[in-house]
Amino acid sequence: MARLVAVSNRIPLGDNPSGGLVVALEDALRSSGGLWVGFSGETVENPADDLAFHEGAAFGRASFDLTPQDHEEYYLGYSNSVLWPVCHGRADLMRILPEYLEGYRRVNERIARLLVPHLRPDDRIWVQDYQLFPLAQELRKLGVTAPIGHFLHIPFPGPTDCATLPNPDELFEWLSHYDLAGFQAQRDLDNFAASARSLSDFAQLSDDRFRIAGRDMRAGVFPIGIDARAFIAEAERAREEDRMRSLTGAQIMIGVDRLDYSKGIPQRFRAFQALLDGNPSLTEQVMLLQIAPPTRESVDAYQQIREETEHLAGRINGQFATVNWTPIRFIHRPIPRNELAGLFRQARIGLVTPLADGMNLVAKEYVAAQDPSDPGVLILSRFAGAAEQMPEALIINPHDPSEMAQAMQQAIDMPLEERQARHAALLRCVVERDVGWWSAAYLEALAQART
Ligand code: ADQ
Repeated sequence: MARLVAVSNRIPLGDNPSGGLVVALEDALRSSGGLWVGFSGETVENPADDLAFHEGAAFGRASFDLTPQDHEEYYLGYSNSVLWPVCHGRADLMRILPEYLEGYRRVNERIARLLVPHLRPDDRIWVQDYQLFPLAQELRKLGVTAPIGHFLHIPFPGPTDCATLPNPDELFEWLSHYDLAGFQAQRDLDNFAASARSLSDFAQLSDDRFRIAGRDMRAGVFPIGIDARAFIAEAERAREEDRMRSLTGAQIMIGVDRLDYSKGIPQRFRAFQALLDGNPSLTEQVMLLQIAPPTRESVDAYQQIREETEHLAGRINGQFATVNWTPIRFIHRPIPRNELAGLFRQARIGLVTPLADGMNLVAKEYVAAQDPSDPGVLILSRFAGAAEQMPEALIINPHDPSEMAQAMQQAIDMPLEERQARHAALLRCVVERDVGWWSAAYLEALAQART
């Protein structure tokens, strides 16, 4: 079988990596014995002119360092201050500086140069996410003819958002050099087709075949999953339940997110406030446990969201707390996965309320962690890619606090039978469309894209 070479912005080099993309790629690489290439996380003034190889995994791992300037312009700049906000419908938070785009192109070109000497003619190359859109074009310039696929983990912007980019046409030029563009949800594929339509040289040849700038490519929908069996086992092992119950005595609603403005954390807090406001009998009966470690803290918008959520949690706690009860517990640290699984299992309600999200793996983890005989209820934003696959959740509009508060109340009151029926349907999807299914389906489509 052809070797799989996966390229992502970051490569985890520690012992106990976690996170959706990481688990997903490890699974795919372990079964095909491939190579994973990514940024080491180290910034140095003079990075080496070759990849650094690392022992100790069931597959090859190779990393590169970035200069502080590259990190600023390519990663914090164009990737996370231009593409991330635009793809999440927040063009108002975009910060466009010419050097960001230059840095983004430069780093992608450098990664291609570092990669090429280590490629074999029969490799399949799988490029991950928005930080690396231009990589296929750069590899093709250097003569690489192997199949190259891209998978976008975040939403693809529709025409209005695309038009806010400093270089909308270039985005499609970059994508046109891939054999296959993979998206999380049908919505993203539809956005891709709708946004590309304004290009002068574009044709949709069939549902999944496109011609852009004279090049034929395919695009498809491959919703990412979790390692469901492992997560279920983790949740069954966890005995957090008793400890937390004795700690609180209240029913737990849980939210677990990176502290990001796309995740709808303030909206969730306001809905919880509306719930408590409208129902004084819930005093001391429910609590919202929000686990949200900060990320990308040197980007202004991330400092703002941190201040906004802390301020709001403080205000709500000040308004409703009693001597024995703090309604919102806000934890800013990452939590080990086994502990997380235990917390999900005993939380009566899972709150996944992003304003925009490629998929959202927390929704799937929450479902996997439940006890099927007495499961909790998932409240899920219609703007998470996961909503297309998980209609048995309570689907809400996160912009409407009273609708979300109603869903919270409905979840609190939901009879056991209804909880079991909804959970059984959700669990089936999470187990059948797990991470192994995702990578197998994608790689199969990549193999066929050339034929
Ligand atoms: P993210 O935006 O990072 O991923 P998500 O899909 O929710 O969002 O994945 C986060 C992962 O990190 C989950 O596995 C979660 O359990 C874990 N995590 C989050 N907070 C944690 C904490 N405090 N402690 C421990 N673990 C924590 C991007 C896209 C998503 C898409 C994924 C995968 O934005 O839409 O689902 O990639 O494609």
